[in-house]
Amino acid sequence: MKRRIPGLILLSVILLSACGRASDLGEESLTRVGFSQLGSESDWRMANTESMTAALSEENGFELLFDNAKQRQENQLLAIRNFIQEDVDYIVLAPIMESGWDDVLQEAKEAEIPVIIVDRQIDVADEDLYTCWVGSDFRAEGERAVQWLEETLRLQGRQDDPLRILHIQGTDGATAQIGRTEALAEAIRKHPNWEIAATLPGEYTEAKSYELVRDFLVTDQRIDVIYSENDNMSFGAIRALDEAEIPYGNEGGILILSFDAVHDAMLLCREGKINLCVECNPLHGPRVSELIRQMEAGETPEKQNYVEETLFSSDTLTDDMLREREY
Ligand code: GYE
Repeated sequence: MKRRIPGLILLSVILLSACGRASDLGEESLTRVGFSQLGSESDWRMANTESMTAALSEENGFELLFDNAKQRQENQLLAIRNFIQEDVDYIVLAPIMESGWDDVLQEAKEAEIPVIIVDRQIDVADEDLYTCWVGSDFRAEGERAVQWLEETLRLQGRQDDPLRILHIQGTDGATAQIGRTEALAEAIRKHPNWEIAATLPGEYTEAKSYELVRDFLVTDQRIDVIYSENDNMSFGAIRALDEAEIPYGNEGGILILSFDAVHDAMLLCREGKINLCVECNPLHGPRVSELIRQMEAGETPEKQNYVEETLFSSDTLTDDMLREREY
C-alpha cells in the first residue's frame, strides 16, 4: 500500500503535466498581440478597429488583447503597461498624438516586446523604441486637397478672388491633424488672397464639429470653403449648414473638402453635397499581420510603410466606385 501511493502520485503528475503541456501548446501556437486603439471617434476609426480585429483573429493564428482608450492618452499608457505585464509577443499602438511615448516604450523595449505603430506617428527621441510604422502620408493628403482647390478655382475663374476658408481641425497633436493643417497653412502663405475665417477644434467628431460650426455661423456666414480634417466633422458641419439654410456643394455655395472618404461621405459626394473626398485608408489589419509575419520569419520590416491613396470629387465619382468602397 505504502509503495503504491508514490506510483499513483507519479502517474497523476505525468498525466497532469501531459495535459498541461497539450493545452499550453495550443495557446503557445497563437501569437499574442496587444492592440491599444485610441478611441472610436469616427467612421474611419471603426473601420480601422474592424480591420485590425478581423486580421488578428484566432483563425489567423492570433490571440488579440484589445483596448479602446476612449480618446485619452493616459488610458493608452495603462493599456501598454498591461500588455507588458501580460508578456504579449507584440504591442500594436494607434497613438492619439505624437508626443508622450518615450517612457512607456522604453519599458516595452526593456521587456523585449516589439512595438508596431499604426495610423498616426510618434515623436520619440530614440527611433529604436519601435520596430516599424504603417499609415498614411497626411501631409500629402492635405497637398492633394489644396491642389484640387487651386485647380477648381482656376476652372471657375475665381483664382484671384478673395477666398475665406473655414478650417475644422482634428485632435491637436495627432499626425493626421499636423499634416493636413500644414498643407493648408502652406497654401495660405502661397495665396495672399486666401484667408482662414476660423480654425475650429472639432476633435474628429461629428458632435463637436456640429456645435462649433452652428455657433460660428451665427456671427459669420461669409465662407467660401470648408476644409474639414475628417468626414465625421464634415457631417456635423453639413447639419449646421442645413439648419442655417446656407447652400453648399454643387448647389453653388460653399465648397466642402473632406478627409477619409468613408462610405457615407462618398455617398454625399455622389449627391454633390461634399465636393471633394480625400482618401485615407483605415484597412491596416492585413498590413499589420504581414509585418508580424515578417518579424516571425526573422526578417526586418521597412521602418516606415506608407499606404497609397487617391481622391474623389463629386464630378468624377461613379456608382461603381461607391459599390467597391470597403469602408
Ligand atoms: O482621419 C479620422 C480619425 O488618424 C487618419 O483619425 C486618422 C484620423 C482620421 O478619427 O477620421
